[in-house]
Amino acid sequence: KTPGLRLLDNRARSGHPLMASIDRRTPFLSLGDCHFGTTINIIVGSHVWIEDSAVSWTDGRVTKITGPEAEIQTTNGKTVIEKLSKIYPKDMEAPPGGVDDMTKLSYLHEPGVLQNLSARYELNEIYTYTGNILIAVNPFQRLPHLYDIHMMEQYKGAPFGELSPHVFAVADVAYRAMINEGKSNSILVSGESGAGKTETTKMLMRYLAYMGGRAATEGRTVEQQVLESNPVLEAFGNAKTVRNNNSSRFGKFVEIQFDNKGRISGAAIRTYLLERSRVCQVSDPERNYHCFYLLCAAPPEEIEKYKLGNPRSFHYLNQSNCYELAGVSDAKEYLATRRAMEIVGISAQEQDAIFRVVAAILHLGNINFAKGQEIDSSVLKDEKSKFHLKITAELLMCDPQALEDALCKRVMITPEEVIRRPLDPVAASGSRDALAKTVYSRLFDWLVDKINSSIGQDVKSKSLIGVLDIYGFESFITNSFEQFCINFTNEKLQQHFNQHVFKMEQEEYTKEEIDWSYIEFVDNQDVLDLIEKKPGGIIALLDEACMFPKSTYETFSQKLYQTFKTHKRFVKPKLSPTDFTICHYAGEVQYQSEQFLDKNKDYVVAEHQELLSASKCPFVSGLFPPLPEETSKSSKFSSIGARFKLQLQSLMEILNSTEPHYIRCVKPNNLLKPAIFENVNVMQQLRCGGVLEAIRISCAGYPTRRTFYEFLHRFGILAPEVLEGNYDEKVACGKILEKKGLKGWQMGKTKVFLRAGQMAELDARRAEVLGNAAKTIQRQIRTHI
Ligand code: AD9
Ligand code: MG
Repeated sequence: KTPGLRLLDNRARSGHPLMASIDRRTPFLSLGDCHFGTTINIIVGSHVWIEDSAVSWTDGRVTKITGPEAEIQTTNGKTVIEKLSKIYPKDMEAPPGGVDDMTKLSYLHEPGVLQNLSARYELNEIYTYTGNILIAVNPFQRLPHLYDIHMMEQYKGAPFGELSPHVFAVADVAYRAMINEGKSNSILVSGESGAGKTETTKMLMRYLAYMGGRAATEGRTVEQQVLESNPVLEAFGNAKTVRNNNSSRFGKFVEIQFDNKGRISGAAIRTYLLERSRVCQVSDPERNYHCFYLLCAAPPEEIEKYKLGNPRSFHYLNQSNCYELAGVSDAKEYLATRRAMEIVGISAQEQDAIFRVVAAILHLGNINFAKGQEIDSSVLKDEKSKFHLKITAELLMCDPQALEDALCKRVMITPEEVIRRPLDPVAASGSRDALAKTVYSRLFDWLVDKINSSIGQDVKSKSLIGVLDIYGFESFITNSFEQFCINFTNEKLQQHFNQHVFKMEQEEYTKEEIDWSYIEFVDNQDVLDLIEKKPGGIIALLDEACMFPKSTYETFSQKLYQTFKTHKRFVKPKLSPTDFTICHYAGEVQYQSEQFLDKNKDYVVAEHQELLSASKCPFVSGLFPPLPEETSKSSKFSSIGARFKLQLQSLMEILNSTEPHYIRCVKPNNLLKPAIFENVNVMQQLRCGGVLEAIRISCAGYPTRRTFYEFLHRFGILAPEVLEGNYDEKVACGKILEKKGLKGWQMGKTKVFLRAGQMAELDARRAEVLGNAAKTIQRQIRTHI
């Protein structure tokens, strides 16, 4: 058996709950012929890796071989019997500090990859390449020198792979490619919650702003505004969760536009699916959105103005016992947010209105209801509720009685008359929470729109660099509509990744008629069809259920069971009458359908709309522009799922028109502490992110290719004699490669195909010839200090 095939077997065997299902599906790859690694015969005395569920892999020495099994003495002191087919050779020559590109490992297998990352992490080398993919392991500690201006200077224009792996190198490649080829690029950052996506995205943006910035000018520059959009969006869209103290509760795609001189000329920020439920529901020990706490820590005159106080006194905050974040001063953050708001172009007046709305939401949450005299009606519970209602109305600049009515009553329009029907206390609280969520999400959308219009779009720009920071795959004990949408996103991105890494390679090889052992992979199109196919996919069925008044989550689930009875990616779990399971590329996820219908419905209660569009504060009424006549009467259902699907479609269209670069963030432990590297945990993330597949493809194939012309243009200098007189480009390329003693490359119809690392080798020779050797050495010395 080849190592490649063994790798697949391992995956199927893995003990991780998410992976238990992996063997149900057809493996992505079946590499018949592996180009990487050398199969070493295991003999007595061999150093090997064997599986160990606690730490993923343990190393040891073979002490005895009996038939198909071997006895191994592990370094952690155990004696284990293991099948030979499950034993992997350990590279004893591997440098102790690891290698900076996985494709340089002599034995490429799971334990080798894991060991490499772990060895590097120990030395604070948090970045490692896998061909062109950057793996970033969260250091959970500030590494200031890693990101200073001096570092940016070094990466500026340095050939990819010459310096230690870094986010700046990826940003630089994208920037250079854009300048040189005039093509748009995108950088896709993925990983689980707390893995470091947002921090990575910020570094990328900083580098791009540095490269595409103008020399010091007065006032705000576009790049400054682009950078300062981050703290503003984080204040309103991030919160502490159990997984991350600064967890982004929305997805983000930032499109940075450049003019023909490579300077930043505009930007567009798109956000996806802000988590609304958090505004009125927080579980311990998490927090609500940062902005609420920042405002409660504002200077006294502002506290006075907004009638605020201790965050513990607000229902929307005190459902959890967590108020402070270690190492973060909310008071300072408040001022910093105000400053950032100013830089992105939010006027002082607008800022006042924004925080007035934030304060109003807190007061709104403190309005409670009790049973009224009429049956099923409600009244304000006590004096405290009356007080908060009054303040809420003041802050929102609306009529207090109208606010009370909007919370406690519903207007029913029948063909004969218009009736005001009372709501019971539970329904009134529901109405209050719905109002809070609507106002907050409108406020967030307003901020995004404002930032966009203030930075400005460069419609003439032909080249852009897009940076995507979006939630990774999620599988919890309970999974609802949010996880469904998140995992749908990840399926989409995984397909993009597949298409890029796998299909593009294959197609290119076919087109160029080069000899290459074909890889096979099963696309995840079937999962995508299951979710988004129209008609008949889960989203379409959900929308149908939402439009049909008698539907419940039970009837919805039944419909799913019927429709997808034989779908191989869909399972009806045995023990639940309404759950459903989707076999995602990263594993099975069991979804609870209870809230799917409610969460998919996006409508603003007509009374709320009416109330706030009549606000005397233009900012507040502006958040609720009047609806066209038609829709206002029938409070028409609009589907969040369907809209999200469209958003994703348009995101994919943009991504497909760009040259992608991938960064996979890895969270080394769940304690969010430095220097702890949990093998099992990391391995699981490498699988989910497609890193292992990509490694194997990257090594098996020819990661670098250049047209004959490009190749000669660049490397002709290595053998000027072949370019004398009349020459055939293809033949000339071959001669250069032969002269330099490179092996394993292939000649296509129009391009030269190089094996991993060969481009770097040629570049190094070229640099020597160009007399750049001194500069290279200087650079190397600098990175090694
Ligand atoms: V979530 O899906 O939005 O919940 P992210 O975005 O993947 O998540 P984030 O970037 O917020 O994670 O990183 C989490 C924390 O890890 C940060 O708040 C930092 O404390 C820490 N971190 C991440 N990357 C770095 C880094 N390069 N250097 C130092 C880092 N600390
Ligand atoms: Mg984030």
